[in-house]
Amino acid sequence: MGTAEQHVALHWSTSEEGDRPFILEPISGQLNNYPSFFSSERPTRIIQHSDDLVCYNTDWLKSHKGTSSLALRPKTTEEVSEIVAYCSKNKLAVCPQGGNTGLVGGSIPIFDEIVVSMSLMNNILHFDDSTGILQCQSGCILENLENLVNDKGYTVPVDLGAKGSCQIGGNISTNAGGLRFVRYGSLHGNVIGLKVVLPSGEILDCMNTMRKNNTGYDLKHLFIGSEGTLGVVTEAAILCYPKNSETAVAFLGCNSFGDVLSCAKIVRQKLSGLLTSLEMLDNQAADTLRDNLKINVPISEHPFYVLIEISGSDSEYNEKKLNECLTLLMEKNHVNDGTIATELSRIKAVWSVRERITEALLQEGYGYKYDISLPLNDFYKVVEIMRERLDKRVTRCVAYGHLGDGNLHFNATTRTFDPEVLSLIEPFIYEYTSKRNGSISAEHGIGYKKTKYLHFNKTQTAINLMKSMKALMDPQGILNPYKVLP
Ligand code: FAD
Ligand code: 2HG
Ligand code: ZN
Repeated sequence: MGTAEQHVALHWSTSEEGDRPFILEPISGQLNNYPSFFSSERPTRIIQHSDDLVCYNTDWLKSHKGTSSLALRPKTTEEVSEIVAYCSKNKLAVCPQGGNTGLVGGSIPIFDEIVVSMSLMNNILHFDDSTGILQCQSGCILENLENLVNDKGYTVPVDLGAKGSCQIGGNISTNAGGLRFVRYGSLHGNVIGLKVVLPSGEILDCMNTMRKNNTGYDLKHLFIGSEGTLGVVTEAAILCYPKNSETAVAFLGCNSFGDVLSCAKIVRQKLSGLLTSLEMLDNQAADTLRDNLKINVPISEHPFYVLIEISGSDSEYNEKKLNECLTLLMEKNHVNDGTIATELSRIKAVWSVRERITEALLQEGYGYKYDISLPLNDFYKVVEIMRERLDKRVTRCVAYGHLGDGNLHFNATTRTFDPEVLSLIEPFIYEYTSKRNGSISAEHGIGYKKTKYLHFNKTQTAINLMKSMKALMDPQGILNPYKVLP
């Protein structure tokens, strides 16, 4: 039986541990009465051995270890429903888990919650190649979906560095932003329908496949970005977009952040309609890649780098527009060096410079990770302030992010966890962000790690309403407890 003492969250403080809403009971003794799939495929669908449970209990950043003694791997919505209904009846806590690439501790049990892993729910249900609407189970890996729809001339609206492991259900539950947000917008706009198992075990079927559907409250939005606290997403209908045949990526070097901003402004204007990504990284991010993954930027060293991706149907037109834009940027001295990639292997190589920074940082020891959005004029100031505050106490302060969306990823690293460093960053960075009307979590969510900072973005009235909604939908608090709400 789990106790508060078993709580082994490594480096972040929890709210009062006494807050734990109920005692979790071991389920193992009751498995015989449990849904049918347990008997037929026991070893692969009921995970109980402590060695096999390690990956379900540990987050991607390896910053938290839960103590779950049971992970279940359903294959259908009905099985999820049976599991959750059983847990509801027996007051057992459940942690829905997708690809477990989340960065805020939302996907792992905090104590001994039962992990419901969605990894076997990976069936494609239907793809309509005239509307681009893809229906699939929520455990489909994002990259597999992209490859599938690519073959039919489409692209999925979300792309991120974790695409090889993250699942569409996890993307939806975190409302993941990623690298194409500037073109296709958020999953709130691109998820057309959802099927969800509610905390009671009841199935809520909102698998609408019509673009237009104004029939009262649009309930699917409750589950997009609520990080598994209101329901388990089991199926989704996603709007995919016609894939442009011609893609080009430009990687540019800038001498100052002012130049980065001027560059962003001109790129938006000159490449409007073609732009799919507008990203940045600073030289410390590039150093991290070079030192830890032996990946080098494809141009000469600069304090800042901007990555632009454009896509369209006419390569000549793309080339003309890109060349005009880059010529202007060079003439105005906003850009000092740059390279363009149009061939797939080179495009991928250039993208790895941006996509693999998170992985490079992980090798550095302990990471203090911040995912904030700020008005562009304040975007990089916070990094400079943090560098001054942290000085030699940290190995590095690194900044990169989704420039086109005003979303900064600020990361500091130390070899091992240092509470003094943490206290120099938090709550300062959240206060700074909040004062400028930014977001303390632009895309990764609140999870377990940020619950106590929610008030920096939500008023007390909003938090109270969120709590009331949670209490209404999950009166026993069994679904992903300790997450999102303070
Ligand atoms: P998990 O990590 O398993 O879960 C995340 C949350 O969703 C948890 O609260 C979990 O309980 C809940 N959940 C998962 N599946 C379900 C379900 N079916 N039903 C209900 N709840 C569920 N995020 C971005 O937004 N943009 C990025 O660019 C980005 N890049 C990343 C790059 C790397 C290298 C890594 C490691 C992470 C990155 N992330 C990014 C964070 C993360 O990958 C995303 O948040 C992703 O959407 C999580 O998907 P997942 O399947 O791994 O979900
Ligand atoms: C990205 O944009 C991800 O690369 C991860 O959101 C950010 O590691 C991070 O801080
Ligand atoms: Zn990001």
